[in-house]
Amino acid sequence: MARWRPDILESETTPEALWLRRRDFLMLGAAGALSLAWPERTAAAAAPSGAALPIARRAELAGGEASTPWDDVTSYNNFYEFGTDKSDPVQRAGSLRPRPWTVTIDGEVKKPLTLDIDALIKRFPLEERVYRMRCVEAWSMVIPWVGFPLGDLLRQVEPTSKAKFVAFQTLLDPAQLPGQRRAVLDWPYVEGLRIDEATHPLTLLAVGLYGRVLPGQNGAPLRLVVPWKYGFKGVKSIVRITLTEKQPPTSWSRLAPSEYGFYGNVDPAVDHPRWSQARERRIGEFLKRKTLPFNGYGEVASLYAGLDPRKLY
Ligand SMILES: Nc1nc2c(c(=O)[nH]1)N[C@H]1C(S)=C(S)[C@@H](COP(=O)(O)O)O[C@H]1N2
Ligand SMILES: [Mo]
Repeated sequence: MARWRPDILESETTPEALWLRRRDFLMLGAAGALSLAWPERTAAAAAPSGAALPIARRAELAGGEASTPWDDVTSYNNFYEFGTDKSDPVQRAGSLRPRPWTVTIDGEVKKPLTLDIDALIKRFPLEERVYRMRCVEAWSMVIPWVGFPLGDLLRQVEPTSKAKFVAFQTLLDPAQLPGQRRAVLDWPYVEGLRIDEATHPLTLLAVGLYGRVLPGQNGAPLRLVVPWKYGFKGVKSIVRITLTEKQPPTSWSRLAPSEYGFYGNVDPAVDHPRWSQARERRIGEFLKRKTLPFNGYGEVASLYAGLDPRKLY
């Protein structure tokens, strides 16, 4: 047992679910763990659930890596509108009513739009995109999203020449999102992208994962997915998308501007003021792995030519 102690002490930086599994391992002993714990865990793994979505195209953009199991993707979440623990969203997301749901696209556009979520979804062929996702807290997952490029929607509303940024807003409704009764962040959660980032073909509006509609805890019925940025850019349960001339405020940079910037680009060379960003723990894995520049999506680098990488946190 003694030689495992350094691992036990690491529990502070280890996702709780993984740590519990590791503790199972320790309590059973190595032989017991091999013969009992793994088969048990496999048998208990839940199949994806929820309404199936029609998928027109599929793209595997995670370097052939296996997707993180449905169970982990849907039970280890950040969604502060349901509480600040990773296990809060799955337990509390039942209060969110993702249907009926209305989305507005307005601001610097020639054709503003207010549309029911299902009418919006029907406008676009849905794609499955398997992406690596990296949280600023140094854990990561591989997630098979279902959605459509945000750029396809923005083209339909015809941005004016003044449209330089895109602002996103989560639903504001403490009855559905009870965490909004506490002033953890300024509600509603807001996020933003430059227009060239927003129209980059990798940038998705997601409506599902694993072929099913998004569970509440993952941001039903509509959330942003930007795979080269830290997870906080992926604003959930969106009700409004506004094109603007000026850079919009973002929730995390408003709270702690020196820790969370507007860009949030994944960069292993630029540490967070309180921890290293050089490595990450892939949920379900034992050892940490190296974090890749732009989370491995280096094709976006040209968007930032000439900008100081230290300003891109
Ligand atoms: N509205 C809202 N969106 C949010 C958050 C949040 O607290 N509220 N958390 C962000 C963070 S920090 C991460 S890592 C991702 C997590 O998405 P997932 O739970 O689907 O993996 O959601 C992002 N979007
Ligand atoms: Mo995050």
